[in-house]
Amino acid sequence: MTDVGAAFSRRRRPDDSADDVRVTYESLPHGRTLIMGVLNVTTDSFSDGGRWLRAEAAIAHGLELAAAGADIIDVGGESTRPGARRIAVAEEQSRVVPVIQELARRGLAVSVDTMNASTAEAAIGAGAVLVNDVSGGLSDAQMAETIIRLDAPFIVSHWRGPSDTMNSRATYGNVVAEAGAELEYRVAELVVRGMNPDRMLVDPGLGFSKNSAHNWAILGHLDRFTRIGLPVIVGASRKRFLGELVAEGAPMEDRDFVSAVTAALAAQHGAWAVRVHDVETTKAALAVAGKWKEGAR
Ligand code: PMM
Repeated sequence: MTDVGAAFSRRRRPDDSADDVRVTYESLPHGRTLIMGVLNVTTDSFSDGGRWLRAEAAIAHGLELAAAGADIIDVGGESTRPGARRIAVAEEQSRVVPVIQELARRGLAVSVDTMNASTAEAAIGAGAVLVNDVSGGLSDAQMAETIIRLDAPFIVSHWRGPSDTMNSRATYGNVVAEAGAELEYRVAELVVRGMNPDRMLVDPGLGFSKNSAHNWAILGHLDRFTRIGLPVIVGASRKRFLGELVAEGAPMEDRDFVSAVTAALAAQHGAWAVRVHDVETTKAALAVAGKWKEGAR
């Protein structure tokens, strides 16, 4: 059996067939920071664009992420990098649904990274356990209603506008206070509309209408976001502000070490999960954070 195959059999009872495995948001591990592995099924995502476009290759990469220790596989079909153009919803769904279906069938916890309500619904139907909307439901007017109707777990990110204009919206007097208040307000708005707070998570949206200084201020004050009282996701991996800490023009993979250190520090400051590309290095970094916490008891 391959390493990947062995990793999956460990997740099942011996007499289970793959189709009997049911993971849910609530069945995810507790007591440690989780790893959300990034699986971009896109042609132009800034860090790994194009490599996993074919479903088969994407599924294989998802299995590798899980074998390396990812607790959740975050499948996205549309790039959100600065300046990215939107793609048709049908195209997005043709990229992500077969991949989600297969990974979920194999017993993996899958989230869908989408700003489209119909893609979120198709993904939940295909077995995804979590909807990750970088716009916090602001991009598609149908998203909130869809999530409420499906009672789907939902990541609400801080967002000020679409990728083609987000850099011009990166203006703050105090980014921590303003992004924190805007995110808290968005959560309250969704709860008032009927969203289940037990199935909501928040994300400060690093890089979304935020420059490097904004991102560092948010990381340095992560308690403003944990204070909202919902699980916090931190997505720093390979982002430009971390690229500034490695050699100019270095390949994306050279950002993985600083990404892992950032993940460990985010864990230390209460992150529920970190969204990363390099799961193996992150897992080692989180093990240090875990041992440190144990030592502090
Ligand atoms: N960043 C990206 C995409 N999806 N989702 C969440 N919850 N948080 C993030 O910070 C986030 C995200 C952009 O990065 P990518 O192109 O490497 O996926």
